[in-house]
Amino acid sequence: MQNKTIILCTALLCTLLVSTPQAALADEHNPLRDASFELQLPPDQGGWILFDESLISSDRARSGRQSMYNAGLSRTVAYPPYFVGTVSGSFQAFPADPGSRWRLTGFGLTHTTLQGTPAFGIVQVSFFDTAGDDLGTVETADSTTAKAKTSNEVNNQTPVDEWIFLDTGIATAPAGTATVQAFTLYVDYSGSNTAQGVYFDDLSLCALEDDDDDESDCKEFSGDIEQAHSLSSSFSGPPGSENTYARTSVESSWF
Ligand SMILES: [Ca+2]
Repeated sequence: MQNKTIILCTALLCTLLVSTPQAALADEHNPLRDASFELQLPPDQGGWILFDESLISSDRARSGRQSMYNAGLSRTVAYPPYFVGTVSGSFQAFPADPGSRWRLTGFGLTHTTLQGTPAFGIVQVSFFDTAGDDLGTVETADSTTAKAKTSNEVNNQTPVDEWIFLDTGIATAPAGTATVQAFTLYVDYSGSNTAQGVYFDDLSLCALEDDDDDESDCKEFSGDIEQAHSLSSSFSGPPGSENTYARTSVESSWF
């Protein structure tokens, strides 16, 4: 009986030791709400804003039971440019100052070999002004292909059913910045006539100190979480508007 009690106490202690630091880390360092997609919070409670073919799925999960699935079908058509593309995804927005530096990481997975190019999943960070215009990032200011700071891709080279670490690196807010926006995205302009997509889980958005580099830990989020959540929910206006809004950071990058 005594042995059983000791084992039980040890197990409880282990649970406390393992779970407490993680819970604290999620709250203090990562402003993203429901970063593992387990809560399914609506946008007006700070949850993810979804656009196009996106849903919280229980088909795959890196942690917990659910993940974000962004999908689409790019068709070939008889008129130029001979294909119809798709961009699906999810995002959250937070207050950010000009010059502030951010980094978005997470994990992506494809359950089938993605067909054609371009057909890929990424996470990305971009900055917007008070009018909702996409300012891009300081790092990508001279780029002709990407306005946002994008991560490595889950694409047709990625092994199937394997969670791949995705990392935008550091993105700096340009002059005029009012918000930082963190996205999961699936982009498909392949014309492959295949319904396909990418799962995302365990995202983390870090605000960095001035002298931090890529190897640094996240600092505590200093913004106003309540304001951030009301910012996110303010984009849930007319049906489809968040779609158009979110795409502004994508279309200039890829099309
Ligand atoms: Ca999860």
